[in-house]
Amino acid sequence: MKKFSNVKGLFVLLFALILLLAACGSTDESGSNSDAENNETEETSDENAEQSESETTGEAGEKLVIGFSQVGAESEWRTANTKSIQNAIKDAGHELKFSDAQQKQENQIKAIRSFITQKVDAIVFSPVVETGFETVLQEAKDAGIPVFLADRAVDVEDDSLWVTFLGSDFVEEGRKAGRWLVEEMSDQEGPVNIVELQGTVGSAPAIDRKEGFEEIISGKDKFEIIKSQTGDFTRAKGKEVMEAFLKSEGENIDVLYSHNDDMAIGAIQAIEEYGLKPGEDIKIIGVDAVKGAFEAMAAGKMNVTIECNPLFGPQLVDLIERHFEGEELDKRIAVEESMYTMDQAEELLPTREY
Ligand code: GYE
Repeated sequence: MKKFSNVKGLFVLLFALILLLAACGSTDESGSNSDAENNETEETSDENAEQSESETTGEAGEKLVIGFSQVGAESEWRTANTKSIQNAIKDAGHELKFSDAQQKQENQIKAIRSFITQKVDAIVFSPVVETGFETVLQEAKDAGIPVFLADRAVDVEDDSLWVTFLGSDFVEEGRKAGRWLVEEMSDQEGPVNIVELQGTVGSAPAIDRKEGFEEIISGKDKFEIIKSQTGDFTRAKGKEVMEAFLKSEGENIDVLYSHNDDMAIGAIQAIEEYGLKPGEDIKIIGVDAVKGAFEAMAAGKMNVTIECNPLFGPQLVDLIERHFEGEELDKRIAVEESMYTMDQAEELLPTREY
C-alpha cells in the first residue's frame, strides 16, 4: 500500500512538472500574455520556434502591433502607398491594425484614439490636413505610444509629439514644376496664363506644392495664375473644376498646374470634351508620376510629371524597428525622387511600379 502511494505521489509530481514546463513554454519573449499571442506561440512547436522567430520579426526581435491611420483612397498614389506600408509591416512579421479615414480628419482622430485604447506599440499616421491634431497626439504621447508621421506633415508646436516624419519634400516638388515651366516657356512671349488645381485644402502637399511653384514663377511677369481651386486630389473633382475653369476662361488658358496626376487626368478629359488638345493647346503639369500619367504622356496628352514616391513602406518599417532598438532618429527623413517628361514616357512606362 505504502509503495503504491509513493508511486502515485511521483506521478502527481511529474504531472505538475509537465504543467509547469508547458506554462513556461507558452510565454513569448516580450513577456506578453495576450490570448492572441499565446495562441500563436502554442501553434509553434519548440523545435522551429527559434527559426520562425528570426524569420518573422525585425532585428529588434520584437513583434510589434502597429496601428496605421491612412488618409483615404483618393488617388493612384494613395493606393500604392497603402499597399507598400501594409505589405512592409506584414512582411516584417508585425501585426497591422489599419484604418482608412476617407479624407476626413474626424475619422483619423477617432482611429488614433482607438489605437491608444487597444494599446498598440506604435502608430503610423498620414494626416489628412496639417492642423488640429495636438490633443490626440498628446494623448498618444501620454500613453507612451510613439507616432511615426508618414507622407504628410503636421503643423504642431511641440515636435516631441512624433518621433520622425518620413516623406517627400513637397515644396521642392512645386519648385521642380515651376522650373520646368519657366524653361519650357523660355521662348514664349507672355502672358502665360496658368490655372491651378490644388490638392485637399489644408493638406501639406497642397500648401507646399503651391508655395514651391509660386516661389519660382514670382517676379517673372509673364506668368500669371489666373484661376486656382481645389480638386481634392481626385479625378472626378479635377474634371469638374477644370470644366468650370474652361467655362470662364476658355482658350485663354495656356497651362494647367495640377497638384497631383489624378486631378490632371480628370482635367484632360474635360479639356478634350471642350474641344481643345491637352498637352498642346494647354500644357499639363502633374505631380506623383503614377502609371496613369505615363499613359497620358505616352499618348501626348500630358507634358510632365514630378515624381513623388509612395513606395516607402520598407523604409518606414526599418525606422520603426530602429526606434525600438533605441536609435535616435532624425526628425525629417526624405524619400528620393525625380521628374519625367513626355519623351521618356513610352520607354519608362513598363518599368513603373505604381
Ligand atoms: O500626391 C496625392 C495624394 O500626400 C503625397 O496625396 C500625397 C498626395 C499625393 O492623394 O496624389
